[in-house]
Amino acid sequence: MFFCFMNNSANFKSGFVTIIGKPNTGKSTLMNLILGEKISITSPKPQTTRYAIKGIWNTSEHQIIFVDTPGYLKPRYELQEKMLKIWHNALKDVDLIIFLTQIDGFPTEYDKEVLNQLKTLKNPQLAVFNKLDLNPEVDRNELVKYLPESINEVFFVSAKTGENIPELMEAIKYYIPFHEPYYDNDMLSDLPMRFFAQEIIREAIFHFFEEEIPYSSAVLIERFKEFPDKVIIDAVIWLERESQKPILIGKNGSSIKKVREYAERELTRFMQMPVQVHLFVKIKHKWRKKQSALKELGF
Ligand SMILES: Nc1nc2c(ncn2[C@@H]2O[C@H](COP(=O)(O)OP(=O)(O)OP(=O)(O)O)[C@@H](O)[C@H]2O)c(=O)[nH]1
Ligand SMILES: [Mg+2]
Repeated sequence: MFFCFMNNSANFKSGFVTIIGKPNTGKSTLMNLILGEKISITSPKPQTTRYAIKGIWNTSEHQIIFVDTPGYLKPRYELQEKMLKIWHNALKDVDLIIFLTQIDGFPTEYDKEVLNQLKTLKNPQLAVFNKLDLNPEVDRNELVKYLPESINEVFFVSAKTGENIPELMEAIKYYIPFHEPYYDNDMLSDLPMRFFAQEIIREAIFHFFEEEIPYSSAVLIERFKEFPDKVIIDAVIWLERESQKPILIGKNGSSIKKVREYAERELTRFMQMPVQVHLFVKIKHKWRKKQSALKELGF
């Protein structure tokens, strides 16, 4: 009987780690830092991430699949309801949950609500206080007392400087079970290149525009054509209102040009090949509230 465990995979660890927490605490930044590649877009604005995004960390002894999630929200409109569903699905059957919060302002009502939900779950859980670089002298004992007993270990880190990330990684490896790898060991994500193209364009919009434009924008890749020496991408940016169009395009197209150049630069780096991006702007009235539009966008 025991022979079946005596193969090469006997010492191999593999499993799923879901990162949850309030918008803007640094979940995507942390995952990207661990993976050493920008898999999940980030921005200084809350609610940047809209999908559960997997990033795969491979070594000769581990394959750890990180799942970055949208900040958990109370559904105010249809899109947020979809985000909530993604969050709940992401917690099912995971090997480890990372509750990520930032030191500043902890515990918010939001943190308390998430911690209350974590109490009811059996999965191993780590609490990670991020942005230590902004509060290096914080009284850690004061913060830790708000954590429920379901939390196995606590870390204070900076996803910006990398402080205490090696210690966090050791704990993550510890809680991952012995298991064969779930994916090929050269995979960094299970998402296709066109998804990254869409996300990088969204990141550019978060980067260059204020207020409602980033939240009213959705990006759809209409053509993704790979040639031996380049890639050509046609993408449509959906906006919710006609009045948003001139803002996104800018005077003589100057604003949308910045978005295009940002996307081309990032994608060229990521794909290690010249990438040309063509952007088109369309209006889809109130797409965030429409089931059919959300479906088309893959929610
Ligand atoms: N100073 C500092 N800033 C950080 C740190 N980690 C993340 N940030 C910044 O915090 C902002 C939010 O980071 P994200 O990674 O996009 O946050 P998120 O939790 O994924 O946010 P949502 O996707 O909206 O839920 C960005 O401007 C990051 O650069 C950190 O350790 N220190
Ligand atoms: Mg994010």
